[in-house]
Amino acid sequence: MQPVTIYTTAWCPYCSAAKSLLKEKGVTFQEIDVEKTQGGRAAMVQRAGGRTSVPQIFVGERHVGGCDDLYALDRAGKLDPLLNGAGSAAVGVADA
Ligand SMILES: N[C@@H](CCC(=O)N[C@@H](CS)C(=O)NCC(=O)O)C(=O)O
Repeated sequence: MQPVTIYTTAWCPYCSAAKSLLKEKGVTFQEIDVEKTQGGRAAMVQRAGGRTSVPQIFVGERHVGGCDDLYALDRAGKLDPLLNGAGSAAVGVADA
């Protein structure tokens, strides 16, 4: 399973929804609350190519995007292979 990182804030419903999907899939993830982690927001924006909204989700070093992107990838059947390390050919919505 690829390491998953999710940048969040505590009050963001999209963050909760994204975490729910990951939990449903039994994915362990590193959560970085950008309001509680010094430099967290700047690191997120840099890694996410300038996107400022939370959540921003990464599977390994691949930028998946936000909550909508995560669900879209799942609906397309591309999230599980990506999580399992076999999705290098999968195109994340954030890459489109
Ligand atoms: N479509 C985005 C919506 C995310 C969103 O609107 N997040 C809000 C917090 S709940 C946010 O970060 N707003 C501030 C901003 O857009 O810079 C997603 O699915 O992740």
